Amino acid sequence: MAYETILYESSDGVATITLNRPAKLNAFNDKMIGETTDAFKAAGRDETVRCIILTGAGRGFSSGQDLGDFQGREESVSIGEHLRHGYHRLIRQMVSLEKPIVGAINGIAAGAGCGVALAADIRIASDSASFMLAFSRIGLIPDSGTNWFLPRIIGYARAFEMAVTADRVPADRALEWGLVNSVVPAEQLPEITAAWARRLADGPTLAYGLTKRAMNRGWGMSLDEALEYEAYLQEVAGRSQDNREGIAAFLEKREARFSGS
Ligand code: LHQ
Repeated sequence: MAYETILYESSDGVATITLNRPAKLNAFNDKMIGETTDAFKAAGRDETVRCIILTGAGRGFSSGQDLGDFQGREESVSIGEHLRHGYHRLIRQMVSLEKPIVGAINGIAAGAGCGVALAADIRIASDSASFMLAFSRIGLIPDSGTNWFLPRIIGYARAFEMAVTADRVPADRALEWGLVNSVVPAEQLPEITAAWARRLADGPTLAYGLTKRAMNRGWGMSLDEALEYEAYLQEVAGRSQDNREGIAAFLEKREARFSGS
């Protein structure tokens, strides 16, 4: 697919979306928000794609909103509408996509870039990566889902600290806080991410998608509601080819060959 601000490639069940404005540390302009949303939509529709990697070109993951692009628009553009029509669509697209998304966090994830990183299901960070709620430096509140994701992932006190200090949280502290799944040497990030994606794409991806739905919807549910929802989704998973294959493989003492159906 031909995009201007991102790269999109798909092979062997894994689609890779690369944010590609490296001179600006992959700051999001309107085009890049739209193209990234579109790429996730395409990956969702493509039945051959079973796992998606999201990463950044160059030394940054994403520095958030392109502030140059936004400068001078303050009076004429509603920030609320900009968020609703841009980042909100992207974040919703990622969270509702019933395929695992691996964030390969290659460098700084700041502002809305941090929000997009948090919408991935698994984050593998390079040892040179960092996370930063840059918003308060420019007199804004955190947005792009960060107020929702961060307290849930790292707890309120740490999330609030990140919001008010706007300090960079380096990869090692991000790991300690549970903000990332693992930290790897920068030069090994592509290889280790690819191994993760391979493992996920070869797994029971229908069940992974339903797991993602159960966990994301479960945040807002009571225990009773969550139990009921699990039972409903398990009914669906229990009728899958992957469930039959998984049980057969166990009984035959062999590796399962999951198809995602
Ligand atoms: C940039 C950016 C950038 C443009 C680096 N824009 N050029 C939603 C709705 C509406 C309005 C506002 O915002 C939002 C959501 C948000 O995302 S708000 C938060 C926006 N992001 C920021 O405030 C972060 C701004 N960037 C930085 O503070 C630094 O660049 C960080 C800490 C990310 C990285 O610092 P360094 O590693 O020292 O790199 P650098 O500052 O030298 O940046 C490299 C280049 O990238 C530089 O350009 P230049 O031509 O001088 O080489 C920067 O101007 C450019 N760049 N971020 N967001």
